[in-house]
Amino acid sequence: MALDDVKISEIIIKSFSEKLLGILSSDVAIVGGGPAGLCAAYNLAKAGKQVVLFERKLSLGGGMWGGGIMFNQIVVQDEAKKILDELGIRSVDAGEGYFTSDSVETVTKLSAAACDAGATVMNLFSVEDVSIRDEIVSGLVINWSSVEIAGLHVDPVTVHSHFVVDATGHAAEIARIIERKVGTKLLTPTGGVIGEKPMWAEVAETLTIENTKEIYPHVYVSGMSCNAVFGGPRMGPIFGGMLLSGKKVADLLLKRLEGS
Ligand code: 48H
Repeated sequence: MALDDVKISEIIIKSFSEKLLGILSSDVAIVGGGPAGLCAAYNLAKAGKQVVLFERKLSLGGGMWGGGIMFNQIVVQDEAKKILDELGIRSVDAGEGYFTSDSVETVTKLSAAACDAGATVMNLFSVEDVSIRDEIVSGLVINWSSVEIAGLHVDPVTVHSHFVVDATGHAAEIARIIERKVGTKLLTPTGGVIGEKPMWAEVAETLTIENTKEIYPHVYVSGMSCNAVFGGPRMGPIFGGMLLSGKKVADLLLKRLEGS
């Protein structure tokens, strides 16, 4: 077969344009492709929902690749082991309810599961704003991460989504954008982003799950951003809470979508 360089360009441009048109409207738009966002995407897509996940970086996985201090192993507690099992991620029993798995295997299998289930992943996109109609978030404003990194003055585009998940990790970027733009109207005790507290794995893991909830009409938090938004502690390299939070936000949204 003779290869035509321009034909290759044409195929990429046409197929990517179709993909981009396909995500102009979705059931759920997830911001952030770390463990929480990926687990949410997998569970929502598996249930047949139209899911798009925006990730600023080239690769999915967020903070999970590096395990703890770049030792590429993660720890999960027994409550989350079933999520590893469901995805065929091998884990080793470390005793007393702790399990450990290879972080590279965990990221790649979780990412593959989200894609196989039908989630559309838009990497290299940063979410820089939200659109709000009648005090409900109705979509996201996206731009190429390269534009953001280069500091170029290039206007973004808007996509519609019924629900948004802030899975942006420690930065809680979507919650902070809403706070900045509409004031202290978040569904938190202060109305704003309270800020993450010092390390305490036991409390942090419980609060991550508890605080996986709606923070503004049609916007939910999942993963580390729950702790930043509600003032929970950090937990270090234990990832069960991130996975369980991703699953919980998917379950909450499935109920909302069925009711709407
Ligand atoms: C597009 C964005 C934007 C944006 C951010 O940090 P993450 O891995 O987040 P979680 O919550 O899934 O997992 C947290 C975990 O990795 C962690 O940090 C832990 C457990 N820390 C404990 C401790 O004590 O430190 O992933 C978030 C992703 C990243 O890939 C970002 O690039 C991406 O979100 N992101 N993508 N538009 N505006 N903001």
